[in-house]
Amino acid sequence: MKKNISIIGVPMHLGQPLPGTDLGPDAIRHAGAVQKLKRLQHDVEDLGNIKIEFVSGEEQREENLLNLQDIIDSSTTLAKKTDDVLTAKRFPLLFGGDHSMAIGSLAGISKHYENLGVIWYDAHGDLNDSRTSPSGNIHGMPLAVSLGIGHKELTSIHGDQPKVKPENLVIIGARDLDPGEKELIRERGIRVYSMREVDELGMNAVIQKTIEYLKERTDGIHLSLDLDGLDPTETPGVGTPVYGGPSYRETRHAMELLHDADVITSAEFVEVNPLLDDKNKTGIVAANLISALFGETLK
Ligand code: B3U
Ligand code: MN
Ligand code: MN
Repeated sequence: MKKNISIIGVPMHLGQPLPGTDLGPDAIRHAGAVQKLKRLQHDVEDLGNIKIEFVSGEEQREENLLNLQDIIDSSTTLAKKTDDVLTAKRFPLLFGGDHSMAIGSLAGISKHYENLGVIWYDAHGDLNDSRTSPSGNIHGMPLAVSLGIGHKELTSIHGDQPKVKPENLVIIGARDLDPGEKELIRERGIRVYSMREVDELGMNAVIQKTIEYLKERTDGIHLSLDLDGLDPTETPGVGTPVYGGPSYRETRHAMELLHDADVITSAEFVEVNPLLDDKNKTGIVAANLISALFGETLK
């Protein structure tokens, strides 16, 4: 299926303290992502990078929330942008940027669905709030915020309602969950395929089960793929690497299955940090995963 794709670069860096994720969107472009999509005959427009305002120019920490005000502002901008892309009946494809950007992307995207499904491919749960977070970094909180948990000014971006229902969410690849996140997962009955389940079932079955589960209860599915979801031997350019993750091969296969099922209605590839990378390996993996998601075949 040919898609009308609108690419939005999100040079978000406010959600964690390390410099470099602001360069992530361009690293994915340099790896040829846009050309690959055009070669697959999709209608592709690149809207460039949104502006991330870092007003104070230095880290602000209040109530264990790093850069709260600037994140509220940039999330509001991004929510409008993703909302506009869907209103124009186009597919929002976001290049990041640290994962706090998902607060804005999900807020904008969820406006268009009654029951937005989310696949969160990540070593982490990103389900913390200021009380449970060990770091105060908001890139560890976007999923909680989207469920309506956390600082009111974050949960009310682009509308007061929760953006995602816990039963419409599937987390894949988790292997570094904080105690408060584990509790929330249990309390809300969130479906998680941790690395244990990936090892036991295999990636093919995990993705087939995910598709089956989300297809019957949602009217659209957003893929949020954190490059630290993969094993850091293959994606070293990430701020919080965790060993024991799925390989590029397994992740590429996941993208192929999602493409074949034609279920993904928006996507983001996040946490690419070229300053921590080795010859843009992580940007290249991102670009290859994106082309597999949009139908590139190996033969
Ligand atoms: N769970 C930890 C670490 C973390 C979350 N997301 C990333 N790292 N990328 C936290 O700080 O919330
Ligand atoms: Mn993440
Ligand atoms: Mn992560």
